Amino acid sequence: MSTTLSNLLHEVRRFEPPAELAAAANVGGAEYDTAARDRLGFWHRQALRLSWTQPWREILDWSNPPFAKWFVGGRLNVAYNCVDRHVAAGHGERVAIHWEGEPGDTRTITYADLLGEVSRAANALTALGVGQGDRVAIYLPMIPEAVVAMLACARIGATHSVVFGGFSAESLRSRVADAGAKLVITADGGYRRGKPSPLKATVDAAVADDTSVEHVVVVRRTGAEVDWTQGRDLWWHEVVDTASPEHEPESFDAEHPLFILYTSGTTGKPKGILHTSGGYLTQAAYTHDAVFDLKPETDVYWCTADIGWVTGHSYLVYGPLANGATQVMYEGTPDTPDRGRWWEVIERYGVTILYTAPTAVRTFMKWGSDIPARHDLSSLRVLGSVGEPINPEAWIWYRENIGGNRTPIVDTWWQTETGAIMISPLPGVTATKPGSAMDPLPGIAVDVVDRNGNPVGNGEGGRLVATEPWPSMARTIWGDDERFVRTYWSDLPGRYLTGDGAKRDQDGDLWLLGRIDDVMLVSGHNISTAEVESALVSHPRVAEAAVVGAADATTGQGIVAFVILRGDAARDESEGAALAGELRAHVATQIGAIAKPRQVIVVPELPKTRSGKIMRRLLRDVAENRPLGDVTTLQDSSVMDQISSGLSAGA
Ligand code: 6R9
Repeated sequence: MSTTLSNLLHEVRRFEPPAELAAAANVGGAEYDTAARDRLGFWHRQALRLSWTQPWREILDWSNPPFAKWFVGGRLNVAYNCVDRHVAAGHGERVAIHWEGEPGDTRTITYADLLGEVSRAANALTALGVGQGDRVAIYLPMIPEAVVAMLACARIGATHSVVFGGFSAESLRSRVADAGAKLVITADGGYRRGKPSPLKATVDAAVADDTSVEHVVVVRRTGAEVDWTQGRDLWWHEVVDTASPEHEPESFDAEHPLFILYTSGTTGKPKGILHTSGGYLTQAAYTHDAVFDLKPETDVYWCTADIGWVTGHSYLVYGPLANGATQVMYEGTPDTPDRGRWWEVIERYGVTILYTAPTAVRTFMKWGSDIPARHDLSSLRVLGSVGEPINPEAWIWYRENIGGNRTPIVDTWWQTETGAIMISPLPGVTATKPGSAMDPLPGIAVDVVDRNGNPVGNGEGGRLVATEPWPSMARTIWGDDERFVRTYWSDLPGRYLTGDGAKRDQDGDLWLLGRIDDVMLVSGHNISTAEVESALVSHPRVAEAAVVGAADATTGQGIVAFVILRGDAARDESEGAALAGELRAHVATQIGAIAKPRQVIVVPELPKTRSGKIMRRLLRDVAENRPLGDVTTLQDSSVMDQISSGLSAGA
């Protein structure tokens, strides 16, 4: 193997868990050993957190890998577990959701309220002819009806497919068609960046020639005018609000399909990742309890992800509600009406646990630490990160400026396909290292291997694989078992290929290095994008960086870096050139001369997917002077124009 360079492994800062948190933590360090000694017994005990109407006769059936069956023969109702049982236990008056609309309107929904709403919606869906095994597409903004719609589907055994509200008509059309959805639930619109954004018109375009869709149910949110197809379209408030708030939940098999969620991946048509009921809910609930140390009586939890992503499914809907949590749900963007919106929300609701993405943290870093400093954030006790590697400097910034230099940070690694968190520190146990996701959770087995599947030593980069099945694993790609096997299980038989690069440091702790496809090969050295980006972000003037390998006649690939400067940094051109030189030298001292970017380009923004991940593919096109590839999944389509015009001006 070629040499792998490393600067992340030089990270020496350590943060012990706060003594008070450790003393009262939900999960202690002994759980790792207990789970390792008897993995299935461990998951058996975690499944007992849920309420089942019939016990399972086998914990795991792995007789036909990679098609797992967990808690075989067990029966449960997922919505009952997320709602009814908390009411039955006397917690009906506990707030389930503090909802905050972008324009400032709010709603407080208790578990008893949620039970009434979910029951009404379940009755309404049943009356529309939706039943067990039918698919329902949900295309909604971040409003409570989104949660209610998901739970109502779960309650009647319909399989939901949530499509992110920012996706185009074509994206929605292909997902509705692939799943064969019978019903679409949408809204007249939602609020983003201070103005209503339409959704219904997109649905109209998406289902125009689709025969599988019988009805479109529309939530009134903005009051905008919408086109109406008589007989097909129905108002939510007309069908749901008039339905009975009593609904007897039926129980379903542990392997009953709960939801399909499409991931775009790098190539090909989106994959409809299928998750089922018992194993999924078990791991979502366990990890939410263990990783965030959730105390349902006292914590106020806030996951900022959109329900259109898996993080919204597992850590806004199923995990927290299964655990009876009180949470905040926010409709809009962090800079509306101003850049202090999130901190104001945290202060107002006394949020104790915040779960967000590195892209948000780096944006706040760019905006400046004076903004959060104006708010009282002392209620926070655990901070989470998900979605991308978090650079050590962003991690430190998050801890100091949001966490008051006190809160543990849990950097949680997982995927749509894994269904729930797989690798993360435990806040009461782990002495964390900024930038490292640390260890697989109890009950989870992963390894770092070379292309032939042999484990690599500490300090060497390789492919991250899961070596044992886990309860919330994807069961298949909807309608395409063969693609499921080929994509994830064929290269290294018996092991699940994550597609991510990783390495263990000298202590055996895990560092995620980004997607394997993004690794650069410079003069025979493997260099990870994550490492060079972290070196750049460790420079005081840099808020965010993305690097790509561009074809280079001498070195094979040359490193091209795109950087966003921190709030007050000048964008003057001669200064830009001097800064580029300084940043190249900085990377050389941090990692080594070989990792020095060939070019450093200051940009106002980076191309990101709608879930906030940097799209290096497009930057590679720019760096190699190619026409841009598919830009339809970009969050903001003007970003590439800004980058290209900046390039020609600066060249
Ligand atoms: C949950 C989610 C999955 C991909 C995954 C990896 C990246 C997620 C990460 C992380 C480093 C973390 N990723 N969490 N990389 N550290 N803590 O994001 O699911 O949208 O399917 O993306 O995201 O590359 O393979 P999904």
